[in-house]
Order: sequence, then structure tokens, then C-alpha cells
Amino acid sequence: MKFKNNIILALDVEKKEEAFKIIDDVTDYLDTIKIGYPLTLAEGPSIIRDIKEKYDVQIIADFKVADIDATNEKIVTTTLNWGADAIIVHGFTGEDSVEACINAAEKLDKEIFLLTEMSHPGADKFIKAVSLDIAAMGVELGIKNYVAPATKIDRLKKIREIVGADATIISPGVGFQGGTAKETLQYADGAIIGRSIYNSDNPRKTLEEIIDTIKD
Ligand code: NUP
Repeated sequence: MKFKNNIILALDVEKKEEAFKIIDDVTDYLDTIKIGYPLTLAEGPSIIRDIKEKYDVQIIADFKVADIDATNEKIVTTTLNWGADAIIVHGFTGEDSVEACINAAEKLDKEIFLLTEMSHPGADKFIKAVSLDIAAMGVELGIKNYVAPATKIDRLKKIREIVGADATIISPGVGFQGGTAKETLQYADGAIIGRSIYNSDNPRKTLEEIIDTIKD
């Protein structure tokens, strides 16, 4: 997957009209939208289909799938059948759970992103200790897409070293959580940005400014 301007919008608003308004504002500058539980639980999974029908965008479903293999398979299949192009999957559950996601996505000719380390401070307590192993497991399983934190550049860099130059890394934590797009994109292919854009008084202008900082 490639991302226009290397930016991915995290669309964590909870109303369809608001979601559409923000997409209208930014769609000249980006072509990939990450939607997660906030919008999907508020509006129902048909929101994925509705966005895909109205806009020419890629959708990454951030459902952080983390169950046993049989349940993961159902979650991934249903989400991708609603029209998502890819789905984010937790790695800490181990090989069988993750392989079920890989297989379900492959059957539909779609993709998974493996979540390695998370961007928030609390991630240091448990997941940090295993995140590099999760990345290595992803490589062993042949996964080509990863999620790694923009707030912890040293960790993002390590994860890039493990998954290799050909892998795709998308990175949350730019803006509101403290990361910068420019630094993040030294190691990641896509910077995920949510609140800085959708809470801005002028999402389009804010996005233009962020894109300018990448070019500098
Ligand atoms: O480690 C992660 N950190 C994170 O913030 C993994 C994620 N998937 N996210 C998501 O990225 C989070 O749920 C939100 O949708 C987005 C960051 O949004 P913001 O902090 O830019 O508003």
C-alpha cells in the first residue's frame, strides 16, 4: 500500500456527517483513511461501505484484532467484506491468531497490518517488552505491513531494522501525542494523524501545513 503525501487520516469522529465533511476538506491531499471503533460503533460497520462508495480512498480498519484464531478469522473476513482494504491486527496473541488473520485477508486479496509497539505512555508497562519479538514474528510469518509508534522514534527505528526496508510501516502518534511527521517519515511510510486534523478549525489548512513541514 502507498499513501498520498505519506499521510493517513485517523477519522475518530462519531458522526457520519462530520466524517464526510472532514473527508471533503482533506481528500485532495490524502487518499488513505483509518477508521476505528469510535466511528464504526457510533454509525455501524456500513460506514465503511458508505465512505468507499462516496470517495476514492483506501480504508484501513483499526480494529486491533486480538482473539483466538477462529474468532479473528470472522472479524477480519466481515470487516474486509464491508469494504475495508486492510485491517490492523495485534501481534501479542501469537502465531495462530495472527495467521488466521493473514489467511482470511489473503482469501479476499486484501491486507493486514501487524501492530507491534503502541504509541501511548502505558505501552511501556507490558507491550514494550515484547514488541520487537512481535515484529520478528511478523517477518517470520511473511507479513509486509506494520504499525509502530511515532512517539518513540528509537523504537520505530528498531522495528524498521527488524522488518526491513521493503516492509510498509504506518505510524500513529503524530501531532496530538507529540510525534512529528518529518521525523516519523524517516522510518515510516505513512504518518497517521487524527485529532490535529479533525479537531482543527481548518482541517485542510492544518494538513497543508503538516505537508509543508515534511517537504522542508
Ligand atoms: O499505538 C497506537 N497508537 C495510536 O494512537 C496504535 C493506534 N492504532 N493508534 C491510533 O492512532 C489511535 O487509536 C488513533 O486512532 C490514532 C492516533 O490519533 P491521534 O492521536 O492523532 O488523534
